[in-house]
Amino acid sequence: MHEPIVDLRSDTVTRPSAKMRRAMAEAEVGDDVYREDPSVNRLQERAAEIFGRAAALFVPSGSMGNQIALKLHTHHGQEVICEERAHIYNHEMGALCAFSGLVPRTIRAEDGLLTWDLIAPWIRGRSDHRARTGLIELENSSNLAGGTVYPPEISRDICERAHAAGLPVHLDGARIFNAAVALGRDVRELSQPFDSVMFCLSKGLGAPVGSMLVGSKELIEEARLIRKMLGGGMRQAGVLAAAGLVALEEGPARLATDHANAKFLAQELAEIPGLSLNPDKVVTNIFFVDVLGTGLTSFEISKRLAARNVLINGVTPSTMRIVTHLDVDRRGCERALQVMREVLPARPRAEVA
Ligand code: TLP
Repeated sequence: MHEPIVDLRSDTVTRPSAKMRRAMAEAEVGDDVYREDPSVNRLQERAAEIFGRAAALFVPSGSMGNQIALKLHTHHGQEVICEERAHIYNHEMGALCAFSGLVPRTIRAEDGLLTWDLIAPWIRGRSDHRARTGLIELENSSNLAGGTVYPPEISRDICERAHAAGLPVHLDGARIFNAAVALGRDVRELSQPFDSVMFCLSKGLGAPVGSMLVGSKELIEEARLIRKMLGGGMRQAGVLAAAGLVALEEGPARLATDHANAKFLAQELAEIPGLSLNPDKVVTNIFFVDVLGTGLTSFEISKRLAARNVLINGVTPSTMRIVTHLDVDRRGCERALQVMREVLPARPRAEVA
């Protein structure tokens, strides 16, 4: 008999709960392009309220939310400053160039966390020779840096100094609720200094689809137009917003469990010969494991695990990303560990040498 799948590829794989499905089935709907979908309107009002902003917009994906924000804050030919591992740069299909005509100015920062000192030398004002900086973008938590979290005083400092220099700052807060739980702070407080914030309902919070863009009334009015331009006018989207509302109200409270599971997995994996990681750095639900010492590529390990119904993605040939979420409990973590021990060579390369 096959064991159930333990899927640690991403928190995007979560499936809607029974309560969400009920809410979806019973959702009041209307045409949201006419602003007549009561469920979408409720979700937008609630998101704005939680983030302490004037308005919010329901968008089909985090990528679309980010790209709308980049478009709104910039002009073609400008630079956007972001960390080298930023999602907007690495995983949004080059949309920042294709759609907004932006040049990414990437900066490498320890743990993916920028500081004003790292950013300041790259800010370009009006010049006869160089593209001007149009926007600074931060990601919290930082996905590709392993779920790391900005100390609130650092992100606030960046925003304040950027504003003093006349620059807007966008927050890719796909997992801002994870950051808030890790820090024991409020999402409102963490996101308050930013000009716009995107967060995802469809990751750790558990909704099947959807993200939100929050900001001022003027910004969100403009965002509606860009969303429509991108084909993101969703009509009777209340069936999705209803699930989003359940995610928003009930999702954050259980993220601490995902963080504890990630920590547990990291501590146990660090004990397996051939695997290398620092469990002390695991503060949210994402971390990376270096598999070089096993003598196998991450892709080979991925294949071996998948044959045993454990799904973990290789990201580079020597690293794998592990993401915990509501569809993987502690027993699932224990089974993933057991299978990992079984598929790796008994004497890894480092020891054989
Ligand atoms: N991230 C996905 C992949 O695209 C890598 C994942 O599995 O983690 N910002 C951040 C920080 C993200 O991690 C993601 C998704 C997005 C934006 C985009 O969200 P979607 O997938 O809804 O477009």
